[in-house]
Amino acid sequence: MSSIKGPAPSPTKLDGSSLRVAIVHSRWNKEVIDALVTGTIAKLKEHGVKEHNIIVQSVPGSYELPLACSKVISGSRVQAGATATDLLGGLSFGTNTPRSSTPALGSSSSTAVASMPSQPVDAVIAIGVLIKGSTMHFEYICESVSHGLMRVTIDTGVPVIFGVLTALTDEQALERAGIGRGGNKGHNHGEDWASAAVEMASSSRRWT
Ligand code: DLZ
Repeated sequence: MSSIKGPAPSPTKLDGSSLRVAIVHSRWNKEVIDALVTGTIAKLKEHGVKEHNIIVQSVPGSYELPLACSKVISGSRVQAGATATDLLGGLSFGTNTPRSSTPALGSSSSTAVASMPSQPVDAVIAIGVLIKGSTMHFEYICESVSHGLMRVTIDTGVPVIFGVLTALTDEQALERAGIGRGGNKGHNHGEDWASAAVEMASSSRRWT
């Protein structure tokens, strides 16, 4: 039986050709993160977002996502041409390196993914993968991150898309990244997050 779940299409045609979108992703659970980031970027491009207007940053884990999103937004508003380290107040993301020349996603190097926006970003997509373990860690991080990201989006007025998987099992996470192994590959939720970012960024421009 087919499922009734999932987003209905946007009522308006999504056009990202004039938008600048930042992706901030964690590096925990790399295989799933890589698939989600790849799916997100592919869909952003499908919606017309230009490659040079897609900024990618990484943080160690999901708990770090709210601060990094906040810094990316405030940094992009005040500054053109500063180094990422300047803008992030000591959080080491590397410098203004073009994304195409950076090492593979998910590298633990502090210069792994580096481009900082030099113009305001229209939306940020926060991507993390939390998988439940045997302690309460999962619950605390899920709650802090979801509240933290909501706070950033409300405080800044910039759409912050909640691209954080909160999975009870490895398989749930893999299926939501479109790389499931048990005969069901699932669906890459990064594609939905990209569409949500383009829709919210376009809508926000109309609403203000
Ligand atoms: C510590 C931790 C654990 C146990 N699990 C995850 C996880 O499943 N996904 C994730 O993104 N991060 C995890 N972390 C790391 C925390 O998010 C954070 O990076 C550290 O607690 C340091 O603040």
